[in-house]
Amino acid sequence: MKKAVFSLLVALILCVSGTGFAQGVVNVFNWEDYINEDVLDMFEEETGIKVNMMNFTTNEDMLVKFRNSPQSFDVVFPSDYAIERLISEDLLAEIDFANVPNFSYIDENLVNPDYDPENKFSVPYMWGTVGILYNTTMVSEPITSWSSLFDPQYQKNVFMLDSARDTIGVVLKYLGYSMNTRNPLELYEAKDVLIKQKQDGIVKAYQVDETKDKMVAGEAALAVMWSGDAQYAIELNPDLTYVVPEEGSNIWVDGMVIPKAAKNKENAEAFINFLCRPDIAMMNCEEIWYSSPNTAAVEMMGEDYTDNPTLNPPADVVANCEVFLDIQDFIQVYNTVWLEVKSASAN
Ligand code: N2P
Repeated sequence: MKKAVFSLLVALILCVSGTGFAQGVVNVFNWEDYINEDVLDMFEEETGIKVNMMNFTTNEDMLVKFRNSPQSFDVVFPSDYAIERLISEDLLAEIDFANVPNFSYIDENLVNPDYDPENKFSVPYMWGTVGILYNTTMVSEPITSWSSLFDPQYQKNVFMLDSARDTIGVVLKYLGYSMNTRNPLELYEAKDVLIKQKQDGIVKAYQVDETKDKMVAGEAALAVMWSGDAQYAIELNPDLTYVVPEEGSNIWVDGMVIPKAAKNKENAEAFINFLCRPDIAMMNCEEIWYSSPNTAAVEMMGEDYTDNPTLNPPADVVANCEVFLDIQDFIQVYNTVWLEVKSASAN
C-alpha cells in the first residue's frame, strides 16, 4: 500500500514538473493563430514530446529573433523569401527526409521551389494570397481594385496590415510596379501614397492579428489581409467577402524549417512529419483556413475546399500574383520607407 502511494506521488510530481514521461521538447516558433491547439495536444500525447510554442507576427520580426537566438528554436515557419534569406545566411539545417515520410503528401507543384531549389531545408505548411476583406454592407460597390484603399469615402474605415513588405507590396502593385522592385523612386512613390492615405484620415489602424476579429465585429469596411485570416472572419460573419484585386497581389508559401543551431533536431523532424499527416493537415486547415499543400487533406475536404475561391483561387488570379523574392540588403530601404509611413503624422 505504502509503495503504491509512493509511486502515485512520484508520478504526480513528474506530471506537475512537466517532465512526465516525455521524450524531451520541441521549441516551435510560429505565426500567431496559425495552428490548431488540439493538434499540439495530440502530438504530445502520441509522441511524449512537449511542444513549447513561441509566436511572431511578420517575417521581419521572425528574422530578427531567429538571428539573435537560433538555438532557441527547433522548428520555424518562415515564408518563401525568408527561407531563401535564411539559406543564404547558412542558418538552416538540412532536413533528414527519412524522418519525414509524410512529405509524400505534399503537392508536387510545391516541391523543389525556387526559394529552396533542391528541397533540402523546408517543408511547405500552408500557402495563400494577400487581398482585401470587406464588409458588403459598408461599401457602395463590389471591391475589385486596390484603389478602394485610398478612396476618401472610406475615411476611418480601412485597416492596413502592419507589415512592410506586404503593405508596400500592395501599393507597388496598385502603381503598376513589381512587389520586388529595387528602384528607390518606385518605393518613394509608394511611400507618398501611403502617407497621403494616412493624412486623408482613411487608415483606422495598422495592425496584424487583431484585424480579423475586428472585421467580424464590423469595425471597418475594408482590411488588407492574408487569405486564411480573411476566410476565418468570413466563417464568422457572412457579410464579409475577400477579393484579390485585379492589379495583382502576392502569393506565398510558408514552410517549416530547422535552424542549424536547433537542440532537438529529431523532435523537430517528428513534429514536421506529424503536421504533414493528412488528418492533421486537415485539422489545421479547417481551423486556420489557409490553403493546404497536402494533397490527401485537400481530397478529404472535397468541395468545401475546392469550391472556395479564397482557399482555392482560380488559375487567372494565381497567374496575376507575384511571389516575394529575397531582395537582400535592399530590404533596408523598404524598412525605412515603412518607418516613415508609420511615424508620419495623420494630421
Ligand atoms: C496567421 C499568419 C499568416 C501567415 N495569423 C501569413 N504568411
